[in-house]
Amino acid sequence: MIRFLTAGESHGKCLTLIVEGVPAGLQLSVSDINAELKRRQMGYGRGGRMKIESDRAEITAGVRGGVTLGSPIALTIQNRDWENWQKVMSPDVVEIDEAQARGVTRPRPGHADLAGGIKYRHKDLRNILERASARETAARVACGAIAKCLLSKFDIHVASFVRIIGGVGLHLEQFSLLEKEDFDELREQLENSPVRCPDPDAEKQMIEAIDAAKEAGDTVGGVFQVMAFNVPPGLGSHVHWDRKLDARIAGAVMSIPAIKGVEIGLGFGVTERRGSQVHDEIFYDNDKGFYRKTNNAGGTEGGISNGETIVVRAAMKPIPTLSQPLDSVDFISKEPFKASKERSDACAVPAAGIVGEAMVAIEVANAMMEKFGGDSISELKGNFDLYMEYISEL
Ligand code: EPS
Repeated sequence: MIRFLTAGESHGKCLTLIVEGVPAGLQLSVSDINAELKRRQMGYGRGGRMKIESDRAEITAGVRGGVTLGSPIALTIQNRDWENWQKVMSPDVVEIDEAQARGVTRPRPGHADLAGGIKYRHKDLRNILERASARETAARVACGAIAKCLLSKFDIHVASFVRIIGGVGLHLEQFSLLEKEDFDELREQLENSPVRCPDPDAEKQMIEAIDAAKEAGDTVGGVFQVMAFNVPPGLGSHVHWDRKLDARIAGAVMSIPAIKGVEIGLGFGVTERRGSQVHDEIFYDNDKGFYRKTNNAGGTEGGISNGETIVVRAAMKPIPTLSQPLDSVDFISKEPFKASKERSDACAVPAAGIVGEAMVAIEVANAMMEKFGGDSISELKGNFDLYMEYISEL
């Protein structure tokens, strides 16, 4: 199994990632990781921080000459903003006056500030927000890049786009994008869209929604969709709750900061249709084998991948830091105040979609390792090829 840990505060020196369980013999270049880090930094509506940062990974362990060793992979991503925060965030000596000036005692509704402050017995809620910040997702995207690299050896590809921002955008029927070929045609357009949306009209509406929110000192959330193409049937399992692929993917995507809802396939839409309109009928063809004409299940049945594209949608809430803050209460004096203001983004849905890709890639890679095992890529590939041969003979 692939396990990963991240460490790092938003304004600390750097983010650190350790990934364990990546098989030996995988070609891994730091430029693949950096390309993904760059994608996460883009998107209309980001705040000042992204102008400061230019995220780059430095691999410090587990890779030799561009090839994984099978040992834990470690990497760091420097926070350029550290320069402006050293006096406050240093692990050694903190300048008390400066730390007080940048202290946070008026918890922002919707953030981890209040619940975290109570739980960890901190007086300065900066001690919570520094780690709760979505800055941490840069390390996850680096891990996702490694997972994507592994998956590409099996022609499995993970991609995403934005469906809704601020309540406007695509209808559910538009761009269901179930085939990789359909997606490939839109890839360039998507990568160039400031909101990562394939429809120019929807894109325009989304940008207007972000501008309007920003002007009002407010923020907007939205919905992104992640797809995993060419996932073989048989990943995950029906036999136990924590082996179900859909549950694992949903948990992983729900763990992304600000995500409040996750759907697989038709998702909540299944409640509006009868069974005959929900379940994907089964067909057989000598060339294709078993196949479906619809994919309302989103690529999993009974917690097992069924060979169709895995389709996941996630709802992101508007970022809780508002420049016209909501009512709050001072954590120390208990006096009513407006919540603290911090530099923030008016919208980070396009970036969250990239993090969504990373989390889905990690879970699918994990399920691949679980099913096919092996300490090296050649062993993993050998097991995979045997299984695919068995499937082709069904
Ligand atoms: C982020 C870095 C943060 C925020 C954002 C995401 O940097 P800073 O707090 O210095 O502006 O821009 O995080 C949030 C808005 C949040 O609420 O977590 C990043 O690297 O993505």
